[in-house]
Amino acid sequence: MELKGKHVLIIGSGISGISAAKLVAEVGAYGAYITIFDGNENLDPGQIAEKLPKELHAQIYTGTLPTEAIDGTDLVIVSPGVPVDTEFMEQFRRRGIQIWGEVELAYRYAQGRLIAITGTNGKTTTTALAGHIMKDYMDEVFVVGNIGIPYTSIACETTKDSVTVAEISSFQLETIHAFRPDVSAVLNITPDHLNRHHTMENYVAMKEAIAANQGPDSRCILNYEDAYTRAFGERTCAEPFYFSSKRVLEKGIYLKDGGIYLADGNGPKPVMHLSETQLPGIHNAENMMAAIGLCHCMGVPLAQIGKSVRTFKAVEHRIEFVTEKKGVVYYNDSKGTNPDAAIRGIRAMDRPTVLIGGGYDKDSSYDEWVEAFDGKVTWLVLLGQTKEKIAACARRHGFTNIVMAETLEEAVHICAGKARRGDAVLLSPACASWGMFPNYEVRGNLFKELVNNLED
Ligand code: UMA
Repeated sequence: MELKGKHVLIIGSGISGISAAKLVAEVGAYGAYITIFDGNENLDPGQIAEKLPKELHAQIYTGTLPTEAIDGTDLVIVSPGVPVDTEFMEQFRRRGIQIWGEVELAYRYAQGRLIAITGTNGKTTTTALAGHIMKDYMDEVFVVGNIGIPYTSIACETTKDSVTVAEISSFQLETIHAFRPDVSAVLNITPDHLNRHHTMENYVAMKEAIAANQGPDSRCILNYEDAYTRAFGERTCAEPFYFSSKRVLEKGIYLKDGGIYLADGNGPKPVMHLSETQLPGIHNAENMMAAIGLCHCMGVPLAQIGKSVRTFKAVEHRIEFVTEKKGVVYYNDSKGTNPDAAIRGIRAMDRPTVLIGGGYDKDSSYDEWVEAFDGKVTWLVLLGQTKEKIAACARRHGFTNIVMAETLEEAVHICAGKARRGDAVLLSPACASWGMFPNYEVRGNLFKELVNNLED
């Protein structure tokens, strides 16, 4: 679509909205009429304007959007956090106005090849690792998306020779149309974001949308041990290429006796041994296999892939070792924003653990998470909107060592008091940070700061 002269309405003024506005201005040769709307009435349009180049001349509204700003709109760009099944969004559909997600906008104006990764858990690690492997292999590599860097922010820098590695969330997949990765991955699917997608069916459909425009000439990397992704492999239009942490695959990538092997036509080839890597846990073995599969499909030689995986270090906020204080080790898993991710956090602990949980309510069920405490969690310190709900769930499961905290600072001090020498303290909340923090990074950084300030 030629954006010059078009009226483009951008919804959301977070990092995606601001970046989308800049891209629209650039590809529209500063001839597009840009309106930015943010539903948060407490935001000051003047402060939003300060984040934009002056020559953009955007019209900015917060709180409510006047009808006259809707009339004449040619295209709506939505930020990932904006649900699209609302009456507010319906008014655009009724008027026949196209709605693109920020990712779709970036895709339309980006060049080069694209690797796209989704899944409930492991996306960030897999994206960062695939990006690391690709960067070791070639020059022009961009790592973007839900990982925290809007895809639109680099779309104009991409060239026909570049590779973009994108972490894509189910929110972002709701509003794609032409988006077509050269190779994609769906790592796993477990219940998450059900307050946004309403049903598991909708959520699964969103995840599967990543491969919707792929054909049999391109691959989708899938987890053979996940019932949803294995079933998806049987009906996807892309060519499925599986990985498995539990069995030898005739074709695909698998784990056997701690070694990762890749079989793609002419017998299995060893890639590396887990003991050579710096990422603990089976979930990370799965992330590594997915990244290896993606980069193999991009033509990176296996020996080169193995070399890069060996030098990769864990992602910040994902079961990240912080420090040791008075014989207690502290781990930051602020990225454990849903029960399944948080279960992985607990599983990665090899000692009695004082756990900090709770946060924004995404309508999750906490039963499986509490079951995963499995005698390892000694105390549960709860925060945020979900604390009563989680406490009730824990008590139903017979877990009563619960302490409530008002702030993360209070929670850290409670943990320091409860943990004994040789224990771990783990921030792995099973909930999003929203309500108390703008995002999980801010929550994780504050946790690290508080922990580092504890007495030695
Ligand atoms: N807003 C509205 N109307 C709404 C909802 C939000 O106007 O109905 C406004 C808010 O007032 C706010 C702005 O939209 O000012 C925020 O937009 P956003 O929520 O889309 O957030 P961004 O800052 O643009 O960040 C988004 C992703 N956020 C979400 O999906 C919620 C970031 O993922 C992503 O890193 C970034 O784009 C770059 O691509 C974060 C996330 O939590 C990390 N993702 C979820 C997850 O990983 O579980 C999906």
